Amino acid sequence: MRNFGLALTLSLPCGCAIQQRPSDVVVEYAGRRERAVSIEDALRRAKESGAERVEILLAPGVHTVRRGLVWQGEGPALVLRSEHASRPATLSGALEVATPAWRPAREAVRAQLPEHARAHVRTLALDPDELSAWQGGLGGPAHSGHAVEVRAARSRVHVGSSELTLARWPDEGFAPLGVLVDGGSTPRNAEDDIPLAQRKVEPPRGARFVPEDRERARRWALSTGAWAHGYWNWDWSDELLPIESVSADGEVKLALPHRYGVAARGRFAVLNVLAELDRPGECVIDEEQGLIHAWIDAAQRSDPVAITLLDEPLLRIETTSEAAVQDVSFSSTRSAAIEAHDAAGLRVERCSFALIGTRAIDVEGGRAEIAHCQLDRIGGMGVRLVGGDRPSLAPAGHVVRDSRFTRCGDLQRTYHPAIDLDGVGSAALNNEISDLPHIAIRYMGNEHRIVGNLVHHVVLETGDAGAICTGRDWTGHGNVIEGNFVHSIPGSEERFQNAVYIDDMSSGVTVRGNLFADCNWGLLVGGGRDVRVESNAFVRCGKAISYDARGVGWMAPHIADPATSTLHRRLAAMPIDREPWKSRYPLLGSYLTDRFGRPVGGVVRGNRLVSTPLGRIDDRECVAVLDNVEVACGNCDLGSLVGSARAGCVEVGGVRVGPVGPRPR
Ligand SMILES: [Ca+2]
Repeated sequence: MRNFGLALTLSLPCGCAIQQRPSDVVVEYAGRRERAVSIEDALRRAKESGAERVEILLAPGVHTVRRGLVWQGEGPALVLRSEHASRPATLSGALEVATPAWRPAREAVRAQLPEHARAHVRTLALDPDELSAWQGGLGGPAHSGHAVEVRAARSRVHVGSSELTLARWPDEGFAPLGVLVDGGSTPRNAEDDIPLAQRKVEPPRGARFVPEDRERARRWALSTGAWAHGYWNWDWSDELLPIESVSADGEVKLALPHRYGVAARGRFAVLNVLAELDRPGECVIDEEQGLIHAWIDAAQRSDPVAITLLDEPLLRIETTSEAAVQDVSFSSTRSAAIEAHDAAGLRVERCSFALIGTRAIDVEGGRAEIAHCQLDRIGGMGVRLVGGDRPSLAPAGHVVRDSRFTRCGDLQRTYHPAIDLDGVGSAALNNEISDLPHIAIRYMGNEHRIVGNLVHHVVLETGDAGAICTGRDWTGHGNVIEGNFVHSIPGSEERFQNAVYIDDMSSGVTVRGNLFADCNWGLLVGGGRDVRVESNAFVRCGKAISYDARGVGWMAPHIADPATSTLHRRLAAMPIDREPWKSRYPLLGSYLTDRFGRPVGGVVRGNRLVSTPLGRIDDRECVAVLDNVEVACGNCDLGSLVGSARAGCVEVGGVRVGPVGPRPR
């Protein structure tokens, strides 16, 4: 018999308890109250009720989701919520093993382990009968990273309240590549936006390199299922790649090419290698055999184990009717938490998301409002909101607000931001975002509002990147970045980390009334047109702004040929000479004829500089630089600024900056 008393006292980092109890689900509609045997049963009853509105109430505790829940097609307005807001129900995609049968590792495994680890490593075999009830299963590392989306990430394993990490070297951070023998092929060079003279199509070929510690690398040779995660070339592009082989003299060969080709400046770590399972809490997942090898203490061997298995979204919503999810905790799954397609009226309120494999909330089309949610340990993006119609500029009206994001992109490290806006007319309002390897908020499209957010300690692992960013689109007009407070963005002149990055000639954005403190650089504007930087305050930044003219510099070859240039293609794809574009964005009509390539229409005006140099503005004929003044500030230490910003009242040098009004608790 399971010891529920013990289990209930153990908490995962997400705050949910390890327990297994019968799901308790109630369906309410039209004055009726029915008990369902499962959430699937409740959704079926809701569909068949004929009612206009149905509520599904979830009892406190863990509701294990072995196959993704789906709410689809015409039906009543649905509310899915915890019965008691103060004791939320958890939807979990993890198998919970109350009494795990850890066994000593078999000899073939022990032989590959470091000698000092052999006495500590145990093996857990998953029961095939149990696994057959699941959509998904035990997942080892998967090819993923920047520009490589996956439907499901690897399994995460908890023993009691401790999460195991994949056996890794180095234990923290990354190691230099060593000697690069062959960078492999470069798939990016074959793509059709590469100028013809530089385009190169070649068969896929993984890179080869010899790490500095050749002796160490030789020990990886025996391991099967070894992977390597790295920033293989650029500081902003990570990729998790399988290792094909390690030769007797320590040369590592990757099984797949890196998108940008591997360069000698790359950095990497090996993962899931028995020879590197050398400290407590590390594990190796053997996906093929359904085994987990882990260094666990004797005292942990009787702890319950939780393993994420589900490889499809916990909840998929495709309906034109209203749907609301309230006070529910989504936890522990290999895929997304909520995926919504064309959901006409979706509200996600006061929910929490933790230990999600890919995206926490993924919305395409329809209209969604995400409010007062908590997101932590998200493998991919936190919230992705896509919608609206660009040719007609019809807005999506999606909003994410008053929510707290930490540790998003924890498995896919680059271009998996906390918030991603695409299309027309969505908003990110009053959120707090921190502890991310790369971007906090990214937007593409038009008429988005990024307002009142508090963003700090992001861009921690990458360079050539910004906390709030967009890139490579002349047509991105009508966007506003206003009243945000971005602080504590570390970096260097060589790696140019920024609070706001308007990359590769993106144009038509207004950056107004923001507060930037202790950032490497405030803004990097990469040669775009009609970029307005007005009435912001910069406190102790390396520089306020770097506004370059790359369109007549290194990027000139990339905009020379309309047939291959991404910027030209995106411009040609929009009806800029028809309404509503013609009236709304009249300046776009002159982009190809008036001072082509130069940052025409830039404005840097009325900014306040506290212990911050203004920086670099390359083309002062095209960029108006006016009334930017150095000011003294008596209470601009970080603690005071954070306190004032949380109360919604920061003024620097007579200019009101940062979030307005008190922040939500
Ligand atoms: Ca290790």
